[in-house]
Parts: sequence; C-alpha cells; structure tokens
Amino acid sequence: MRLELTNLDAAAWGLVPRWGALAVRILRERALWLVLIPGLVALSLAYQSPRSLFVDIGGTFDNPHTPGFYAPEKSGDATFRWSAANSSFVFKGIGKPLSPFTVNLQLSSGRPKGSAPINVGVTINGHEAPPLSVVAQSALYIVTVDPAWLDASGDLRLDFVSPTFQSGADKRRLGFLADFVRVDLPAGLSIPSLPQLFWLLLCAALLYWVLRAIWLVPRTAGIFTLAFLLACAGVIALQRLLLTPFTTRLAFTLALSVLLAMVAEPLTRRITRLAGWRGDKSLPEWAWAGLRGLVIATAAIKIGGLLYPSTYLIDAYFHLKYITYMSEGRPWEQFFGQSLAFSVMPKDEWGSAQAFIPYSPFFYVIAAPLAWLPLPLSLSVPLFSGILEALRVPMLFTLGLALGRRHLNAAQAGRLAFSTAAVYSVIPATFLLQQWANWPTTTSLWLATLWVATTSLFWSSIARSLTWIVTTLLLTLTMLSYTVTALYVGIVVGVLVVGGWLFAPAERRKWGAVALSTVAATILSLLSYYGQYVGLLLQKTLPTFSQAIETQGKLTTLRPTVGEFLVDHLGRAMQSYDLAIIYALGFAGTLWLFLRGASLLHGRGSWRSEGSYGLVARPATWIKGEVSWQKVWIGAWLLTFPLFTLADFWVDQALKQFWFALPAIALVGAMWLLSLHANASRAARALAWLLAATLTWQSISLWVFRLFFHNR
Ligand SMILES: [Ca+2]
Repeated sequence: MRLELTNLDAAAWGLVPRWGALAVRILRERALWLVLIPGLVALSLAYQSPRSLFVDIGGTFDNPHTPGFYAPEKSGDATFRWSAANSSFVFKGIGKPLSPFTVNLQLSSGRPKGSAPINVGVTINGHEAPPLSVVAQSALYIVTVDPAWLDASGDLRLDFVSPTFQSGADKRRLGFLADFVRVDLPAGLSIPSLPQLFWLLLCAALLYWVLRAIWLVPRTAGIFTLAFLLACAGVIALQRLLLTPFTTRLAFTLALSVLLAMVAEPLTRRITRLAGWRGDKSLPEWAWAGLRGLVIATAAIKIGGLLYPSTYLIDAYFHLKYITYMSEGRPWEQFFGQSLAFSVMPKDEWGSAQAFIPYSPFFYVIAAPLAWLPLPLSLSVPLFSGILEALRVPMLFTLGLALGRRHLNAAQAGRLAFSTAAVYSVIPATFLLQQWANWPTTTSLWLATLWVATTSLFWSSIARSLTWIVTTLLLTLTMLSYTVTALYVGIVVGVLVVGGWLFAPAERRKWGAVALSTVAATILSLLSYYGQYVGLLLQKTLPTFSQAIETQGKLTTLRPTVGEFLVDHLGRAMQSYDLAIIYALGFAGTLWLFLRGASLLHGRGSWRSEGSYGLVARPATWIKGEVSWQKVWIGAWLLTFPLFTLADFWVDQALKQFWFALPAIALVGAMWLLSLHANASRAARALAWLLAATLTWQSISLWVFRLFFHNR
C-alpha cells in the first residue's frame, strides 16, 4: 500500500487515517519483524561489550551526566567542573552487569596546597558507599558498585555531598573539582537496559513507518532500518553514553516529525488547490510523497540535533533571558526599550555610532507562552524554532510552484516544487542559523518567506479584498518581527513595484495592490510599535550616525579596507559557512533564468533543449518583450544579495544579508539543477547528483561540527 490520495479531488485530510492504516499494515509486514528481531539481538550483544565508559568532565559531551555541577571550565589543556554542596554523576542505560564493577573518579579538593583533605559523601543509586577523602592534588578515587544496586533500567547514579568554600570574588559555593570519570565494566554477562532496548526498537519501527510512507518497498525500508539499529548497536558497544541519554528524545523527535508531516502536507494540499492546482492541474502524488519525506527529514535532523543533550546553541542564553523577562511581565520600557536595543550593538564594533535603533521584542512576545509549558525554555524554544524550520519546507514547495516558470504541466511543476524544497533543505547555512539561535532573526525571515509564498501563490487574486487583507497582515507581522527585516522587505517591495511597473506592465493593477499593501503594513507597524521612536530616530540616531561616518569613515569601526572586507569578511563567511556551492548554484540559476537564449526555446515547458549555464554554457540572447511577473519577483528578491552585501561595507548587518535571499537562491538553483539533469549527457546528470550529494554532506557535517565542537 502506498500513502497517497488515489482520487484527484479527495479530501486532503483523508490522508491522516491512511497514515493509521499504513501503521496497522506494516505490523503484518515480514520485513519489519525480520529487522526488529536481529536488531534486538545485536543491541543485546552490544551490551556485552566490556569497554570502559569514559566521560571527560568539562569536555564536550559531559552535559547530561553532571547535574548539580557548575558550568564546564578550562585551565590550559585541563577541562573540569566544580561541584556544589550536592551534585551527581548520572549514567543512563549503561546496563546491569552481573558482577561487581568500579567507577574511577579523577578529583581534587581544589583547596590551597597542603590543606587538609575534605570528606565527600557518596551514595550509589541510593545505597551508601564509603566516603571519599579528597586531597588538594588531583588523584584517582575508586568506588566499587554492587550489581544488586542496579535495576532493569541499567541506570547508574552517584550522588555527592561535599563541604564547600568560597574562592576570592567568586560567589559560588565550591565543593570539589572533577576532571574525568571512567566506569570499568566487568567481563562476563550483562543484562541490557530494558528501557533503552524499548526506545531504540520503537525508533526503528517509527523509521520503518516513515520510510514506507515515502513509498520505499518493505525490503528497502527494512535495509535502512536494520542499518539504523546496527549503527545504534555499534555506539552501545563502543561508547553507549553518547546514545543512551538521547533515546527518549530521539523517539519523541521521530514521532513529532511524523505528526508535522501529517499536518503540513494536507494543509499544503488544501492551499495549493485553493490557488488553482487541482483537477487536471493536480500535482503528481510522488511530489507529495517527496514533500512528506523532506518535512520529516528536516524535522528529524534539525529538531533531533537541537534536542541532543550535549548540543551547544550560541545565543540561546541571551534570548532565553528576555523570553523569561517577557513571561514574567517585567517593565516594558526598562527591559524592552532602549536598553535592549543598545545591548545588541557592541560598543567595540559601533564606536561613536552607537545610537538607538529600535530592537523589536516581537519574538519575545510570541515565545513568552512557551515559559508556561512544563518544559524548560532551553528545550521548548529550540523545539519551537525547529518546528518553524520544518514548516519552511512546504513554504519553499509552494514558492517553487508559484514562482516557477509559466507553461509547465502539473508533472513539471511538481518536479520544480519538490526540487526547490529539496535544495533549500540541504543548504548548510540553514543549519547554521539554528545553531546560532538568533531566533528573532530566523523568525522574521520565516515570516518574510511566508509572505512571499502566500502573495505569489495567490497572485491572480492579489487585488481582491480577502487575499489583499491576508497578505497585508502577513507583511505587517514580518515588519514588526525584526527591524532589519522590515528594512529589507521595504527595499524588496520598492524594487519589485518599480521593476514590475516597467517590465511587466500588464500586471500594473497587482503591483499597485502590493504597493498599497506595503503602505498599509508600514502604517500598521508604525502605529503598533515603531511609531513611538520616530522622534528619537530623527533627533538623535540620524545625527549620531552622520557624525560617526564623518569621524570613523564608516558606520561601524570594523573592516577598514576593501581588501579586508572581501577576504576577511565575505571570503571567510563563504568558506566557513559552506556558502560557496549554494551561491554558485544560485548564480548559475540566475543566468539560466534571465539570460537563457530565446532561440533555444524549442519545446515549451520542457527542461531539455534549453542550455544550462555553467559547465554547459551556450550563447545567450536577450529575450525581447514582456517579462513574466514571476521573474520580477525572483529578480527583486535575488537583487537583495548584491545590494545588501555592498551596504554591508558601511553598515554591519551581522551577515543577515547572506540569509535573506536563500529561498530565492534555492528556487533558481533548483531550476538550474533540473535543466542540468534534463540535459542528455550522462556527465551533466552525474554532476547534478554530485552537487546534491555534496550539499547534503556539507549540511550534515556542518551541523555535527557546529553543535558539538564549536564555540565551547
Ligand atoms: Ca576533564
């Protein structure tokens, strides 16, 4: 059975019960059981591995194991954490050995040399062990664990009670210093952790379900699922502590990913049908299966990464603090007025130009209700951000549909829509934004994409009241959400309306509607937020800026020369954020879209026979006559990249110009890849696949590198 709508105009929500039917069906599939049973055996065997479990305290992966300890610290090459009066080491799901084993602790009291040893009490899973007499020098302490103290969960917990002292100006009450822990497992039989087995098998079943839902046959789905279980068994055998604190969250992530796809797909179907893609223009079912797969993969990889217990998110602390303030109802002017605006403008960068630019608290307002959930904000906010990011995939799908070329049949339109979403999903920079945790920016870019997707999808009715009101409200939210994005969007609309008026005059009524919508959105956002600062901006900020440009030569004090700007700033960003391939694709796609030779247009609506720029360039001739409204939109959006990059030389935008045009770049990149793939030569097809594979690899490796090994 395939998860699809067999009747073209069947209700889109009819898919939800079909997910359920598929779940029942796969329980009877032999492939699933042929995978789960050997998987269970492999996991149980992996638990027999007597390899020691080593945790470097203060290192990259100690977070889930050190409740009650203070933040990690570094001194030279040594990494460590201070304990408090009460602190613990927790090792989840290590299994239950049948003979006694030891835990080795490298500790020191951290007191001055020659001080008397301190007495640290230890209980192991609630059973009292002999106390440790911890001396000032770093030394190894060995604790023996009676296997009877462990239950079927295979969890091991050491609770410490320590005397404390205060050191210098440090306000913390410090107990002892911990450098590393090593659990030496005995040779001989070990009972696997039953909850771990349960969660991992559940994850495998969910994975099999997902793979069957995107049309893989039972055999192939089984092979991938088995590979997953064998990989898990490998980690359990080698270093199970990298996996065991994550298994419940992994199962949650997979279930949530399915749920997101279950809701996002019918919703997207409904919206695209409303926009006219129905009846004989219905998109092919495989495109929907592809969209489903992309939403699930994006949600699973991005949310999974964000929820991994050792993940490090750069700006999380700052924004979580303001969300907390907002949820506590702190005084608006004191916390969200000028002080917030200045706190995001570092003095060393802005120099004498440090002046007030309103910093919209929009994100803190919409995120504040998350504080009422029975979940810490450090989990719920990244989760919320990951969900938004997964929902961006169907937006890109509709963008490809709306702004794709004219004269495409439903199959070709479906291919472009899917490819646009797919290219966006593997842009390494989209992963980077999640790790930066600059949530106000990402939310505003999300809203901007939603605004363009909605406006272009319903372009034919943009001048009618309902569409106009909805898109105007979306534009207002976009402008309210972030000041820089408001400015960007304003510039885009300016270019769009002027360009449309000149190059696509047949659509002037609609360009007028967009212009009017922007005026209305600007007035609404001035009335509700920005308006209160207009006087301040005119009297203080602008004079300060112009004076700063006179004295500093530029608005910000960084980047003194053109060469440094190109090499240090742009070059380094391109290199370290893996932007090169995606921008090259975007450049090739832009040339392909705007300079494609008219003489090469043989079969209308076919990707073939139209030269692909880049490796397979053909001469171009400018196509005379009217430009399509889609091209004006794409052109205006793409133009923001060179425009804002140039502006970046004078006004630092913290790299925001790199991300703003990414959806448009994904769209033209997808067009170019499709035309490359349709090219008859095998080398061209291979290149299209190679580029897609390289981008995927770059995304995953950037994600892993950034989350675990960066900025610690
Ligand atoms: Ca250490």
